Amino acid sequence: LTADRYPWVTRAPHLSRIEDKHVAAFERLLGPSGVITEEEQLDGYNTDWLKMVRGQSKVVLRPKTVEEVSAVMRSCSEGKLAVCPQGGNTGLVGGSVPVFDEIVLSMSLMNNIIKVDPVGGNVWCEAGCVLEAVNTHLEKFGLMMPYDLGAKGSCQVGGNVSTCAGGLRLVRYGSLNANLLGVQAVLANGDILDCMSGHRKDNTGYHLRQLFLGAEGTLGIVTGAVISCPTLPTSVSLACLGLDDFSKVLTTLRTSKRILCETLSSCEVMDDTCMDAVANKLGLKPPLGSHKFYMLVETHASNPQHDGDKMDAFLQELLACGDVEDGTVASEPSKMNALWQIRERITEALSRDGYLYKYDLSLPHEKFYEIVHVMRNRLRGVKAAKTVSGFGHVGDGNLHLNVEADAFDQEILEMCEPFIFDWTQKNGGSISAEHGIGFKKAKFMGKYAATGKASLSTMRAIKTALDPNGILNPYKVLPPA
Ligand code: FAD
Ligand code: 2HG
Ligand code: ZN
Repeated sequence: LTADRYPWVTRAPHLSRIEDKHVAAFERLLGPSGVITEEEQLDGYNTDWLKMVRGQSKVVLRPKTVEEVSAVMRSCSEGKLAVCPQGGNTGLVGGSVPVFDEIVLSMSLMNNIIKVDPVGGNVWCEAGCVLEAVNTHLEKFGLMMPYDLGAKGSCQVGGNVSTCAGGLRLVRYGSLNANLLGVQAVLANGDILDCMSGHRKDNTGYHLRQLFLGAEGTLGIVTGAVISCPTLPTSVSLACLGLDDFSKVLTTLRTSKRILCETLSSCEVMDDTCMDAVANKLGLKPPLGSHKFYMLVETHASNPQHDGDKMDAFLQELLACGDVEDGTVASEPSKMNALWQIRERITEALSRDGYLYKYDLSLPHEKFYEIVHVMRNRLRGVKAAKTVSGFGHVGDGNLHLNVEADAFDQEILEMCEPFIFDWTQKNGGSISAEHGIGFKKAKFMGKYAATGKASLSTMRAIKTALDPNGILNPYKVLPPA
Protein backbone atom coordinates (compact mmCIF):
# COMPACT_ATOMS: atom_id res chain seq x y z
CA LEU A 1 0.00 0.00 0.00
CA THR A 2 1.56 3.24 -1.05
CA ALA A 3 0.15 6.70 -1.07
CA ASP A 4 -0.75 6.37 -4.76
CA ARG A 5 -3.16 3.58 -3.84
CA TYR A 6 -4.61 5.95 -1.25
CA PRO A 7 -4.92 9.18 -3.19
CA TRP A 8 -6.97 10.71 -0.38
CA VAL A 9 -3.87 11.15 1.82
CA THR A 10 -1.56 14.06 1.31
CA ARG A 11 1.38 14.95 3.52
CA ALA A 12 0.29 17.58 6.07
CA PRO A 13 1.97 20.78 4.80
CA HIS A 14 2.46 22.31 8.25
CA LEU A 15 4.71 19.47 9.40
CA SER A 16 8.47 20.04 9.07
CA ARG A 17 10.82 17.76 7.19
CA ILE A 18 13.66 16.19 9.13
CA GLU A 19 17.04 17.87 8.64
CA ASP A 20 20.59 17.10 9.75
CA LYS A 21 20.27 19.61 12.60
CA HIS A 22 17.34 17.59 14.00
CA VAL A 23 19.27 14.32 13.79
CA ALA A 24 22.20 15.96 15.58
CA ALA A 25 19.86 17.20 18.31
CA PHE A 26 18.38 13.72 18.76
CA GLU A 27 21.86 12.23 18.98
CA ARG A 28 22.66 14.66 21.75
CA LEU A 29 19.48 13.60 23.59
CA LEU A 30 19.70 9.82 23.08
CA GLY A 31 23.34 9.19 22.21
CA PRO A 32 24.33 7.91 18.73
CA SER A 33 23.02 4.37 19.45
CA GLY A 34 19.53 5.77 20.11
CA VAL A 35 19.23 7.17 16.58
CA ILE A 36 19.03 5.00 13.45
CA THR A 37 19.43 6.58 10.01
CA GLU A 38 21.00 3.77 7.93
CA GLU A 39 18.80 2.87 4.97
CA GLU A 40 18.95 -0.91 5.38
CA GLN A 41 18.12 -0.75 9.09
CA LEU A 42 15.19 1.59 8.47
CA ASP A 43 13.38 -0.87 6.22
CA GLY A 44 12.00 -3.08 9.00
CA TYR A 45 10.65 -0.06 10.88
CA ASN A 46 9.02 1.31 7.71
CA THR A 47 7.24 -1.94 6.81
CA ASP A 48 4.31 -3.48 8.66
CA TRP A 49 3.98 -7.13 9.75
CA LEU A 50 1.78 -8.02 6.78
CA LYS A 51 4.25 -6.30 4.41
CA MET A 52 1.40 -4.34 2.88
CA VAL A 53 2.10 -0.83 4.16
CA ARG A 54 5.39 0.97 3.71
CA GLY A 55 6.44 4.36 5.05
CA GLN A 56 9.39 6.53 4.11
CA SER A 57 10.87 7.50 7.45
CA LYS A 58 14.50 8.55 7.49
CA VAL A 59 14.94 8.36 11.28
CA VAL A 60 14.16 5.88 14.03
CA LEU A 61 14.57 6.96 17.66
CA ARG A 62 15.06 4.43 20.46
CA PRO A 63 14.67 6.09 23.87
CA LYS A 64 15.52 4.14 27.04
CA THR A 65 13.69 6.20 29.67
CA VAL A 66 10.52 8.24 30.05
CA GLU A 67 12.67 11.35 30.43
CA GLU A 68 14.25 10.65 27.04
CA VAL A 69 10.78 10.21 25.47
CA SER A 70 9.75 13.48 27.07
CA ALA A 71 12.81 15.32 25.70
CA VAL A 72 12.20 13.86 22.22
CA MET A 73 8.54 14.92 22.22
CA ARG A 74 9.38 18.41 23.47
CA SER A 75 11.85 18.79 20.64
CA CYS A 76 9.39 17.36 18.04
CA SER A 77 6.67 19.65 19.32
CA GLU A 78 8.90 22.72 19.00
CA GLY A 79 10.09 21.66 15.55
CA LYS A 80 6.64 20.45 14.34
CA LEU A 81 8.07 17.05 13.50
CA ALA A 82 5.60 14.18 13.21
CA VAL A 83 6.11 10.98 15.20
CA CYS A 84 4.87 7.43 14.66
CA PRO A 85 5.13 5.40 17.89
CA GLN A 86 6.04 1.79 17.27
CA GLY A 87 5.86 -1.21 19.61
CA GLY A 88 6.34 -4.74 18.31
CA ASN A 89 5.06 -3.70 14.86
CA THR A 90 2.56 -6.57 14.77
CA GLY A 91 -0.46 -4.32 14.19
CA LEU A 92 -2.70 -5.35 11.31
CA VAL A 93 -4.18 -1.99 10.24
CA GLY A 94 -1.08 -0.07 9.20
CA GLY A 95 -0.96 2.12 12.32
CA SER A 96 2.55 1.25 13.46
CA VAL A 97 4.49 2.42 10.42
CA PRO A 98 4.80 5.94 9.05
CA VAL A 99 2.78 6.99 6.02
CA PHE A 100 5.27 9.60 4.82
CA ASP A 101 8.44 10.74 6.63
CA GLU A 102 7.23 10.67 10.26
CA ILE A 103 9.93 9.83 12.79
CA VAL A 104 9.55 6.29 14.11
CA LEU A 105 9.68 6.26 17.91
CA SER A 106 10.51 2.67 18.77
CA MET A 107 9.65 1.64 22.34
CA SER A 108 11.66 -1.60 22.27
CA LEU A 109 14.40 -0.46 24.68
CA MET A 110 11.93 0.53 27.40
CA ASN A 111 11.41 -3.07 28.42
CA ASN A 112 11.80 -3.23 32.21
CA ILE A 113 9.25 -5.02 34.32
CA ILE A 114 9.07 -2.56 37.19
CA LYS A 115 7.35 -4.60 39.89
CA VAL A 116 4.73 -7.23 40.65
CA ASP A 117 2.26 -7.11 43.52
CA PRO A 118 1.48 -10.80 44.10
CA VAL A 119 -1.24 -10.04 46.66
CA GLY A 120 -3.18 -7.47 44.65
CA GLY A 121 -2.30 -9.32 41.45
CA ASN A 122 -0.90 -6.37 39.46
CA VAL A 123 2.12 -5.85 37.27
CA TRP A 124 3.83 -2.50 36.60
CA CYS A 125 5.87 -2.50 33.43
CA GLU A 126 7.42 -0.27 30.82
CA ALA A 127 5.64 -0.03 27.49
CA GLY A 128 8.28 -1.86 25.48
CA CYS A 129 7.96 -5.11 27.46
CA VAL A 130 7.10 -8.00 25.16
CA LEU A 131 3.85 -9.68 26.19
CA GLU A 132 5.33 -13.18 26.39
CA ALA A 133 8.24 -11.98 28.54
CA VAL A 134 5.85 -10.39 31.05
CA ASN A 135 3.78 -13.56 31.13
CA THR A 136 6.85 -15.72 31.78
CA HIS A 137 7.90 -13.39 34.61
CA LEU A 138 4.40 -13.47 36.13
CA GLU A 139 4.41 -17.28 36.25
CA LYS A 140 6.95 -17.07 39.09
CA PHE A 141 4.26 -15.32 41.13
CA GLY A 142 1.44 -17.69 40.12
CA LEU A 143 -0.07 -14.97 37.91
CA MET A 144 -0.69 -14.46 34.20
CA MET A 145 -1.50 -11.62 31.82
CA PRO A 146 -5.26 -11.26 31.32
CA TYR A 147 -4.93 -11.48 27.52
CA ASP A 148 -3.09 -13.68 25.04
CA LEU A 149 -2.44 -13.07 21.34
CA GLY A 150 -0.79 -15.10 18.59
CA ALA A 151 1.66 -12.17 18.34
CA LYS A 152 2.75 -12.56 22.00
CA GLY A 153 6.40 -13.20 21.10
CA SER A 154 6.75 -9.74 19.52
CA CYS A 155 3.89 -7.44 20.53
CA GLN A 156 4.49 -5.06 23.43
CA VAL A 157 2.37 -4.00 26.36
CA GLY A 158 2.36 -0.37 25.10
CA GLY A 159 1.11 -1.59 21.72
CA ASN A 160 -1.50 -3.78 23.40
CA VAL A 161 -2.78 -0.82 25.40
CA SER A 162 -2.70 1.47 22.36
CA THR A 163 -4.77 -0.98 20.29
CA CYS A 164 -6.89 -2.20 23.22
CA ALA A 165 -5.95 -5.69 22.12
CA GLY A 166 -8.53 -8.44 22.62
CA GLY A 167 -7.21 -11.92 21.92
CA LEU A 168 -7.97 -15.48 22.78
CA ARG A 169 -9.20 -15.31 26.38
CA LEU A 170 -11.34 -12.19 26.51
CA VAL A 171 -14.42 -14.34 26.98
CA ARG A 172 -13.13 -15.20 30.45
CA TYR A 173 -10.87 -12.38 31.66
CA GLY A 174 -12.53 -9.43 29.98
CA SER A 175 -11.05 -6.66 27.88
CA LEU A 176 -8.24 -4.25 28.72
CA ASN A 177 -10.97 -1.73 29.52
CA ALA A 178 -11.28 -3.50 32.84
CA ASN A 179 -7.76 -4.81 33.26
CA LEU A 180 -5.78 -1.65 32.61
CA LEU A 181 -5.23 -0.13 36.04
CA GLY A 182 -2.71 2.53 35.16
CA VAL A 183 -0.86 4.32 32.38
CA GLN A 184 2.18 6.54 32.13
CA ALA A 185 2.20 8.57 28.93
CA VAL A 186 4.23 11.35 27.38
CA LEU A 187 2.04 13.99 25.78
CA ALA A 188 2.73 15.72 22.48
CA ASN A 189 4.35 18.70 24.26
CA GLY A 190 6.65 16.43 26.29
CA ASP A 191 4.70 16.55 29.56
CA ILE A 192 4.69 13.28 31.50
CA LEU A 193 1.25 12.13 32.60
CA ASP A 194 1.67 9.66 35.45
CA CYS A 195 -1.41 7.57 36.34
CA MET A 196 0.53 4.57 37.58
CA SER A 197 -0.81 4.22 41.13
CA GLY A 198 -2.52 1.00 40.05
CA HIS A 199 -5.51 1.23 42.36
CA ARG A 200 -8.38 -0.99 41.32
CA LYS A 201 -10.71 1.78 42.44
CA ASP A 202 -9.82 5.41 41.86
CA ASN A 203 -12.56 7.91 41.14
CA THR A 204 -10.53 11.07 41.60
CA GLY A 205 -11.82 12.77 38.48
CA TYR A 206 -11.64 11.68 34.86
CA HIS A 207 -10.28 8.21 34.14
CA LEU A 208 -7.39 9.56 32.10
CA ARG A 209 -5.70 6.22 31.56
CA GLN A 210 -8.65 5.10 29.46
CA LEU A 211 -7.87 7.85 26.94
CA PHE A 212 -4.84 5.91 25.78
CA LEU A 213 -6.69 2.64 25.40
CA GLY A 214 -7.14 2.15 21.68
CA ALA A 215 -5.74 5.62 20.88
CA GLU A 216 -3.22 3.96 18.52
CA GLY A 217 -0.49 6.47 19.27
CA THR A 218 -2.56 9.53 18.31
CA LEU A 219 -2.92 11.05 21.82
CA GLY A 220 0.41 10.35 23.51
CA ILE A 221 3.30 7.94 23.84
CA VAL A 222 2.46 5.20 26.33
CA THR A 223 5.62 4.63 28.36
CA GLY A 224 4.27 2.43 31.17
CA ALA A 225 1.22 0.45 32.23
CA VAL A 226 -0.25 -1.28 35.26
CA ILE A 227 -2.20 -4.41 34.39
CA SER A 228 -4.45 -6.51 36.59
CA CYS A 229 -3.36 -10.15 36.41
CA PRO A 230 -5.50 -13.21 37.08
CA THR A 231 -4.23 -16.22 39.00
CA LEU A 232 -2.41 -18.76 36.86
CA PRO A 233 -4.70 -21.79 36.50
CA THR A 234 -3.39 -25.09 37.87
CA SER A 235 -5.67 -27.18 35.70
CA VAL A 236 -6.09 -26.46 31.99
CA SER A 237 -7.94 -28.49 29.37
CA LEU A 238 -8.50 -27.90 25.69
CA ALA A 239 -11.08 -29.54 23.45
CA CYS A 240 -10.86 -29.41 19.67
CA LEU A 241 -14.21 -30.14 18.03
CA GLY A 242 -15.26 -30.79 14.44
CA LEU A 243 -18.70 -29.57 13.31
CA ASP A 244 -20.52 -29.56 9.99
CA ASP A 245 -22.76 -26.53 10.35
CA PHE A 246 -22.31 -23.05 11.79
CA SER A 247 -25.61 -23.16 13.69
CA LYS A 248 -24.06 -26.02 15.67
CA VAL A 249 -21.07 -23.83 16.51
CA LEU A 250 -23.48 -21.43 18.16
CA THR A 251 -25.32 -24.14 20.11
CA THR A 252 -21.95 -25.52 21.21
CA LEU A 253 -20.94 -22.05 22.41
CA ARG A 254 -24.11 -21.91 24.52
CA THR A 255 -23.51 -25.41 25.84
CA SER A 256 -19.93 -24.51 26.75
CA LYS A 257 -21.11 -21.48 28.73
CA ARG A 258 -23.83 -23.47 30.48
CA ILE A 259 -21.78 -26.52 31.45
CA LEU A 260 -18.20 -25.24 31.69
CA CYS A 261 -19.48 -22.01 33.17
CA GLU A 262 -16.85 -20.26 35.35
CA THR A 263 -14.06 -22.51 34.00
CA LEU A 264 -14.54 -21.56 30.33
CA SER A 265 -11.47 -19.56 29.28
CA SER A 266 -11.64 -19.52 25.49
CA CYS A 267 -14.07 -20.35 22.72
CA GLU A 268 -12.66 -20.00 19.22
CA VAL A 269 -13.78 -21.08 15.76
CA MET A 270 -12.10 -21.60 12.39
CA ASP A 271 -13.49 -22.83 9.08
CA ASP A 272 -12.10 -25.51 6.77
CA THR A 273 -10.35 -22.91 4.57
CA CYS A 274 -8.26 -21.81 7.58
CA MET A 275 -7.48 -25.42 8.51
CA ASP A 276 -6.38 -26.11 4.91
CA ALA A 277 -4.14 -23.02 5.01
CA VAL A 278 -2.27 -24.01 8.19
CA ALA A 279 -2.00 -27.61 7.00
CA ASN A 280 -0.87 -26.88 3.45
CA LYS A 281 1.21 -23.75 3.93
CA LEU A 282 2.75 -24.38 7.35
CA GLY A 283 2.67 -28.17 7.40
CA LEU A 284 0.76 -28.38 10.70
CA LYS A 285 -1.09 -31.67 11.13
CA PRO A 286 -4.87 -31.33 11.38
CA PRO A 287 -6.00 -32.80 14.72
CA LEU A 288 -9.26 -34.23 13.31
CA GLY A 289 -10.61 -35.48 9.99
CA SER A 290 -12.26 -33.05 7.59
CA HIS A 291 -15.05 -30.83 8.90
CA LYS A 292 -16.60 -27.53 7.84
CA PHE A 293 -15.82 -25.92 11.21
CA TYR A 294 -13.45 -26.50 14.10
CA MET A 295 -13.79 -25.12 17.60
CA LEU A 296 -11.26 -24.78 20.38
CA VAL A 297 -12.88 -24.73 23.80
CA GLU A 298 -10.51 -24.21 26.72
CA THR A 299 -10.96 -24.30 30.48
CA HIS A 300 -8.84 -22.64 33.17
CA ALA A 301 -9.47 -24.06 36.63
CA SER A 302 -7.84 -24.71 39.96
CA ASN A 303 -8.90 -28.29 40.62
CA PRO A 304 -8.12 -31.03 38.08
CA GLN A 305 -10.95 -33.27 39.31
CA HIS A 306 -13.53 -30.51 39.07
CA ASP A 307 -12.15 -29.35 35.71
CA GLY A 308 -12.12 -32.91 34.34
CA ASP A 309 -15.68 -33.60 35.52
CA LYS A 310 -16.96 -30.46 33.85
CA MET A 311 -15.16 -31.16 30.59
CA ASP A 312 -16.52 -34.76 30.59
CA ALA A 313 -20.05 -33.51 31.17
CA PHE A 314 -19.61 -31.01 28.33
CA LEU A 315 -18.38 -33.65 25.89
CA GLN A 316 -21.12 -36.10 26.87
CA GLU A 317 -23.76 -33.48 26.25
CA LEU A 318 -22.23 -32.71 22.82
CA LEU A 319 -22.27 -36.39 21.88
CA ALA A 320 -25.83 -36.81 23.14
CA CYS A 321 -27.22 -33.86 21.18
CA GLY A 322 -25.25 -34.74 18.05
CA ASP A 323 -24.00 -31.20 17.40
CA VAL A 324 -20.38 -32.26 17.19
CA GLU A 325 -19.08 -34.78 14.65
CA ASP A 326 -15.73 -35.52 16.23
CA GLY A 327 -13.41 -34.20 18.92
CA THR A 328 -10.25 -34.58 20.92
CA VAL A 329 -9.30 -33.29 24.37
CA ALA A 330 -5.84 -32.49 25.70
CA SER A 331 -4.48 -31.46 29.05
CA GLU A 332 -0.77 -32.09 28.43
CA PRO A 333 1.00 -28.79 27.64
CA SER A 334 2.66 -30.08 24.45
CA LYS A 335 -0.62 -31.37 23.00
CA MET A 336 -2.50 -28.22 23.95
CA ASN A 337 0.26 -26.14 22.43
CA ALA A 338 0.05 -28.08 19.17
CA LEU A 339 -3.69 -27.36 19.01
CA TRP A 340 -3.19 -23.68 19.83
CA GLN A 341 -0.50 -23.39 17.13
CA ILE A 342 -3.11 -24.30 14.54
CA ARG A 343 -5.36 -21.49 15.68
CA GLU A 344 -2.67 -18.90 16.41
CA ARG A 345 -0.84 -19.33 13.11
CA ILE A 346 -3.82 -18.84 10.80
CA THR A 347 -2.78 -15.22 10.12
CA GLU A 348 0.72 -16.33 9.19
CA ALA A 349 -0.61 -19.09 6.92
CA LEU A 350 -3.12 -16.88 5.11
CA SER A 351 -0.58 -14.13 4.54
CA ARG A 352 2.26 -16.43 3.48
CA ASP A 353 1.93 -15.60 -0.21
CA GLY A 354 -0.06 -13.11 -2.21
CA TYR A 355 -2.20 -10.33 -0.83
CA LEU A 356 -4.73 -10.45 2.01
CA TYR A 357 -7.82 -8.29 2.40
CA LYS A 358 -8.41 -8.38 6.14
CA TYR A 359 -11.59 -7.49 8.05
CA ASP A 360 -12.04 -7.66 11.81
CA LEU A 361 -15.75 -7.43 12.57
CA SER A 362 -17.92 -7.49 15.66
CA LEU A 363 -21.25 -9.06 14.70
CA PRO A 364 -24.36 -10.34 16.41
CA HIS A 365 -23.90 -14.09 16.81
CA GLU A 366 -26.71 -15.00 14.45
CA LYS A 367 -24.95 -13.03 11.67
CA PHE A 368 -21.41 -14.09 12.57
CA TYR A 369 -20.59 -16.35 9.61
CA GLU A 370 -23.13 -15.09 7.06
CA ILE A 371 -20.75 -12.51 5.59
CA VAL A 372 -18.32 -15.31 4.63
CA HIS A 373 -21.03 -16.86 2.41
CA VAL A 374 -22.03 -13.44 1.12
CA MET A 375 -18.46 -12.65 0.09
CA ARG A 376 -17.88 -16.07 -1.46
CA ASN A 377 -20.93 -15.50 -3.66
CA ARG A 378 -19.95 -11.94 -4.43
CA LEU A 379 -16.41 -12.87 -5.48
CA ARG A 380 -17.38 -16.08 -7.29
CA GLY A 381 -16.66 -14.75 -10.79
CA VAL A 382 -13.54 -12.82 -9.79
CA LYS A 383 -10.59 -14.94 -10.87
CA ALA A 384 -7.97 -13.14 -8.80
CA ALA A 385 -9.79 -13.95 -5.53
CA LYS A 386 -8.39 -17.27 -4.24
CA THR A 387 -10.17 -17.91 -0.93
CA VAL A 388 -12.61 -16.31 1.47
CA SER A 389 -12.25 -17.57 5.02
CA GLY A 390 -13.67 -16.91 8.47
CA PHE A 391 -12.30 -17.56 11.93
CA GLY A 392 -12.07 -15.83 15.25
CA HIS A 393 -13.28 -15.24 18.74
CA VAL A 394 -16.81 -16.63 18.44
CA GLY A 395 -17.27 -16.36 22.21
CA ASP A 396 -16.90 -12.58 21.82
CA GLY A 397 -18.81 -12.22 18.54
CA ASN A 398 -15.59 -11.22 16.73
CA LEU A 399 -15.14 -12.59 13.21
CA HIS A 400 -11.88 -12.38 11.24
CA LEU A 401 -12.85 -12.34 7.58
CA ASN A 402 -9.99 -12.72 5.11
CA VAL A 403 -9.97 -12.62 1.32
CA GLU A 404 -6.82 -14.05 -0.24
CA ALA A 405 -5.51 -13.05 -3.68
CA ASP A 406 -2.29 -13.75 -5.57
CA ALA A 407 -1.51 -10.04 -5.63
CA PHE A 408 -3.18 -6.73 -4.87
CA ASP A 409 -6.19 -6.36 -7.15
CA GLN A 410 -8.23 -3.17 -7.39
CA GLU A 411 -11.36 -5.04 -8.49
CA ILE A 412 -11.33 -7.18 -5.34
CA LEU A 413 -10.77 -4.12 -3.18
CA GLU A 414 -13.79 -2.44 -4.72
CA MET A 415 -15.89 -5.60 -4.27
CA CYS A 416 -14.94 -5.67 -0.57
CA GLU A 417 -14.94 -2.02 0.46
CA PRO A 418 -17.16 -0.34 1.42
CA PHE A 419 -19.53 -3.29 0.82
CA ILE A 420 -18.33 -5.26 3.90
CA PHE A 421 -18.52 -2.16 6.09
CA ASP A 422 -22.05 -1.34 4.87
CA TRP A 423 -23.15 -4.92 5.44
CA THR A 424 -21.63 -4.89 8.92
CA GLN A 425 -23.27 -1.59 9.84
CA LYS A 426 -26.64 -2.71 8.46
CA ASN A 427 -26.43 -5.84 10.58
CA GLY A 428 -25.61 -4.02 13.80
CA GLY A 429 -21.86 -4.76 13.85
CA SER A 430 -18.61 -2.82 14.23
CA ILE A 431 -16.00 -2.54 11.45
CA SER A 432 -13.17 -2.89 13.96
CA ALA A 433 -13.56 -5.33 16.82
CA GLU A 434 -9.99 -5.47 18.14
CA HIS A 435 -7.36 -4.49 15.56
CA GLY A 436 -8.17 -0.79 15.54
CA ILE A 437 -8.45 1.71 12.69
CA GLY A 438 -4.82 2.61 12.00
CA PHE A 439 -4.11 3.92 8.51
CA LYS A 440 -6.05 1.38 6.50
CA LYS A 441 -9.47 2.19 7.89
CA ALA A 442 -9.17 5.86 8.90
CA LYS A 443 -10.84 6.92 5.69
CA PHE A 444 -13.99 5.03 6.68
CA MET A 445 -14.35 6.43 10.19
CA GLY A 446 -16.60 9.29 9.06
CA LYS A 447 -19.32 6.87 8.04
CA TYR A 448 -18.75 3.86 10.26
CA ALA A 449 -17.48 5.15 13.64
CA ALA A 450 -19.23 2.77 16.00
CA THR A 451 -21.25 5.29 17.93
CA GLY A 452 -22.07 7.81 15.25
CA LYS A 453 -21.12 11.34 14.29
CA ALA A 454 -21.04 12.90 17.76
CA SER A 455 -18.38 10.39 18.73
CA LEU A 456 -16.20 11.56 15.86
CA SER A 457 -16.46 15.24 16.78
CA THR A 458 -15.67 14.36 20.41
CA MET A 459 -12.64 12.39 19.24
CA ARG A 460 -11.47 15.34 17.18
CA ALA A 461 -11.91 17.68 20.16
CA ILE A 462 -9.80 15.39 22.38
CA LYS A 463 -7.17 15.07 19.67
CA THR A 464 -6.95 18.85 19.22
CA ALA A 465 -6.68 19.44 22.96
CA LEU A 466 -3.89 16.92 23.46
CA ASP A 467 -2.06 17.29 20.16
CA PRO A 468 -2.78 20.76 18.77
CA ASN A 469 -0.09 20.51 16.07
CA GLY A 470 -1.17 17.05 14.94
CA ILE A 471 2.31 15.56 15.31
CA LEU A 472 1.25 12.28 16.92
CA ASN A 473 0.71 9.50 14.39
CA PRO A 474 -0.90 11.69 11.75
CA TYR A 475 -3.15 10.15 9.05
CA LYS A 476 -4.21 7.43 11.50
CA VAL A 477 -7.57 6.71 13.18
CA LEU A 478 -9.37 9.97 12.38
CA PRO A 479 -10.48 10.61 8.79
CA PRO A 480 -9.06 13.65 7.00
CA ALA A 481 -11.00 16.75 8.11
P1 FAD B 1 2.40 -1.96 17.06
O1 FAD B 1 1.95 -2.82 15.94
O2 FAD B 1 3.79 -1.56 17.06
O3 FAD B 1 1.47 -0.65 17.09
C1 FAD B 1 0.09 -0.72 17.04
C2 FAD B 1 -0.49 0.69 17.22
O4 FAD B 1 -0.20 1.17 18.52
C3 FAD B 1 0.12 1.71 16.29
O5 FAD B 1 -0.84 2.67 15.97
C4 FAD B 1 1.24 2.34 17.09
O6 FAD B 1 1.52 3.66 16.67
C5 FAD B 1 0.66 2.31 18.49
N1 FAD B 1 1.65 2.12 19.54
C6 FAD B 1 2.47 1.06 19.75
N2 FAD B 1 3.16 1.22 20.89
C7 FAD B 1 2.80 2.42 21.40
C8 FAD B 1 3.15 3.15 22.57
N3 FAD B 1 4.04 2.68 23.44
N4 FAD B 1 2.56 4.35 22.78
C9 FAD B 1 1.63 4.84 21.91
N5 FAD B 1 1.27 4.19 20.80
C10 FAD B 1 1.83 2.99 20.56
N6 FAD B 1 -4.76 -8.26 18.02
C11 FAD B 1 -5.79 -8.54 18.85
O7 FAD B 1 -6.43 -7.63 19.36
N7 FAD B 1 -6.13 -9.84 19.14
C12 FAD B 1 -5.46 -10.90 18.62
O8 FAD B 1 -5.80 -12.04 18.89
C13 FAD B 1 -4.35 -10.63 17.77
N8 FAD B 1 -3.63 -11.63 17.26
C14 FAD B 1 -2.60 -11.36 16.41
C15 FAD B 1 -1.88 -12.42 15.87
C16 FAD B 1 -0.85 -12.17 14.97
C17 FAD B 1 -0.08 -13.33 14.42
C18 FAD B 1 -0.55 -10.84 14.60
C19 FAD B 1 0.57 -10.54 13.65
C20 FAD B 1 -1.24 -9.78 15.14
C21 FAD B 1 -2.30 -10.03 16.04
N9 FAD B 1 -3.03 -8.99 16.62
C22 FAD B 1 -4.05 -9.27 17.47
C23 FAD B 1 -2.72 -7.59 16.27
C24 FAD B 1 -1.57 -6.99 17.11
O9 FAD B 1 -0.73 -7.97 17.58
C25 FAD B 1 -2.11 -6.19 18.26
O10 FAD B 1 -2.79 -5.06 17.76
C26 FAD B 1 -1.05 -5.72 19.26
O11 FAD B 1 -1.69 -5.18 20.38
C27 FAD B 1 -0.09 -4.70 18.68
O12 FAD B 1 1.00 -4.54 19.57
P2 FAD B 1 2.42 -4.02 19.03
O13 FAD B 1 3.32 -3.81 20.18
O14 FAD B 1 2.92 -4.91 17.96
O15 FAD B 1 2.00 -2.62 18.44
C1 2HG C 1 -6.29 -13.49 15.65
O1 2HG C 1 -7.31 -13.57 16.33
C2 2HG C 1 -5.81 -12.13 15.25
O2 2HG C 1 -5.61 -14.48 15.36
C3 2HG C 1 -5.51 -11.98 13.76
O3 2HG C 1 -6.65 -11.14 15.69
C4 2HG C 1 -6.73 -12.06 12.89
O4 2HG C 1 -5.43 -12.39 10.91
C5 2HG C 1 -6.50 -12.05 11.38
O5 2HG C 1 -7.43 -11.73 10.63
ZN1 ZN D 1 -8.30 -11.85 16.84
